Amino acid sequence: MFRDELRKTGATLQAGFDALFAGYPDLPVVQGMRYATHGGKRLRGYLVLETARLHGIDPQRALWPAMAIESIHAYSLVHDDLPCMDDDALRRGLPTVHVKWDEGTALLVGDALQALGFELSARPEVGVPEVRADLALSLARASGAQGMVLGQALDIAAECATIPLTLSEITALQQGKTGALIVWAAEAGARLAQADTRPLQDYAQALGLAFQIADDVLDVTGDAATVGKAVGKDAVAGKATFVSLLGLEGAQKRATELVETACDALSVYGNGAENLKQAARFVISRQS
Ligand code: GRG
Repeated sequence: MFRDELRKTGATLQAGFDALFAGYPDLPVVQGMRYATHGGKRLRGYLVLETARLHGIDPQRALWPAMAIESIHAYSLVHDDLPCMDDDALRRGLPTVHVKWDEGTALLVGDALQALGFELSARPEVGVPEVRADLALSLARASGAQGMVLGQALDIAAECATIPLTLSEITALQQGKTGALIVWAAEAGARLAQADTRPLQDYAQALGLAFQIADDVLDVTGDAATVGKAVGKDAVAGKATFVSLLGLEGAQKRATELVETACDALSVYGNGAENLKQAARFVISRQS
């Protein structure tokens, strides 16, 4: 089952973070970094490891960028949960970092995890300098004001807008907020091999959007305790979501079409891409 594959990836990444943090001082900021990088589905890390495998890359080399993207993802969640952003008390079913420690510590935990993400993507063990520079440069673009931060900024702006976003606006917003890191993760294997990133980019763009639509669907159908957030929070706040714009069935149909698009983009890899196709199907069938 694909869940088992994710569990294996989770254990591999956890061992990597444990070994890394063993060399860090025992301070609240480091405790918060350990805490924030623990758990989660590990989808982004999985995409790095699996696309690296597809390109014949040594898994030990791929582990660094896999940890890098999970570190950047964890930073974004810690900052997103802060009172000045989403003000969430629960994440992955546990108290958020600012609740468990305090806001100052949570800010620093996010800052440190962001820096760590770039460090891990450019470690000497990752490969030749060109590959490390390419990974770090593209990760900066995916995370910053052309990627995830842009998406988050558009999301904040939408909260103050008097008219709900249109479908194309919400699509652009989510391509940054959720999609950019997913695309980076999926392209990482090709970047490690200095190969063509385009098929994986096409795959991941469709996958990222399907992921976000599935998230909106889960917001209205999911179990708040499992998902670790308020059910339907955006919808309740009057914000446009894929479900409010397409309806529940329409959103589910669009997500299914996107998974088909994602799988079609993998045809150039033949049978070797079966696991990535399973990942795409998992994204819309998951319950959290
Ligand atoms: C604060 C700069 C900054 C960015 C925040 C990623 C993000 C932007 C906010 C997270 C809030 C959110 C619910 C986003 C929508 C989808 C998403 C990214 C969900 C969390 O990803 P999962 O489900 O999380 O992969 P796990 O816990 O499995 O790692």
